[in-house]
Amino acid sequence: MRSSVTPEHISHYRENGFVLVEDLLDQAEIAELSAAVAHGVAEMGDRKIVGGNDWKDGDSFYDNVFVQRLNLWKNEPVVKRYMLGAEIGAMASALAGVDALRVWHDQTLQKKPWANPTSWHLDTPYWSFDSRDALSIWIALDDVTMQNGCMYYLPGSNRLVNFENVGIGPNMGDLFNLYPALKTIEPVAVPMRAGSCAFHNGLTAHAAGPNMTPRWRRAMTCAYMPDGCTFNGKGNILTAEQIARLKIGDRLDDEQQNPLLDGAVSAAAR
Ligand SMILES: O=C(O)CCC(=O)C(=O)O
Ligand SMILES: [Fe+2]
Repeated sequence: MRSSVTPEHISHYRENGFVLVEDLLDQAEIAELSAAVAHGVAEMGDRKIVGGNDWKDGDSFYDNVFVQRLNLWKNEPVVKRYMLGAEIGAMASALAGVDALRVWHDQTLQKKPWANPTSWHLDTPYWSFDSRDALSIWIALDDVTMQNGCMYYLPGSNRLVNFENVGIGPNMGDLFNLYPALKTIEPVAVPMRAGSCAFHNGLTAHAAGPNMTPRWRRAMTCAYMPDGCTFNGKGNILTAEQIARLKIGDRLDDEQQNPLLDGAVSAAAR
């Protein structure tokens, strides 16, 4: 498994708000992580979030964007080892330029055959903290092409937005009504082989195409936040009990919910 990024990756990420990092996983690692993700999804049944509330996949537009299951790391040691491990931790910290990262949530996003596209959106505005440095890794578990729903990014868009968002609805372009300044940015498509990955800042506008093929497009992703982020009042994936225990401004440092990545040391402990 790859465990570092190059100075070129870092400068590309800092300039554009995303970067492709090829060959994160070798063939055996792809198989191991894919099996753990499949096991985790199967175990969850109708639950969308490990530790969260029941959820039934329906037949709405959104249900047909992707199969979405969150926080597999809590049940699957292999998923935890990859997504919360020191290797991705070192890469994500170097890209973001922060000393220590915590997990916000992981999620597998699987476009089934003929799945709908993923409309343009931002990630951080969904989350329970405000940070301009939060980021996600998106790992291809299958070869991802222009045909089966590769990711697209708007370079530098993370510097032109705030924490307002549109949902991932049926209109591909709703985000541009909210942020007209993004209208002139040329998108970059990022197809990649299975085992490669991309990192994107949570404020970088991104989207994915439809899956036009009769095969699945499976990705494993994880969102990371700088250590020290505080609760902004948004519930996102937190349970009612977790929200009831939080006041706006409280640090999100519960090791059961938002652990530090392996090898990271909290500023509070330094
Ligand atoms: O996989 C997709 O279709 C969308 C991924 C995405 O929005 C994300 O990883 O934040
Ligand atoms: Fe996203």
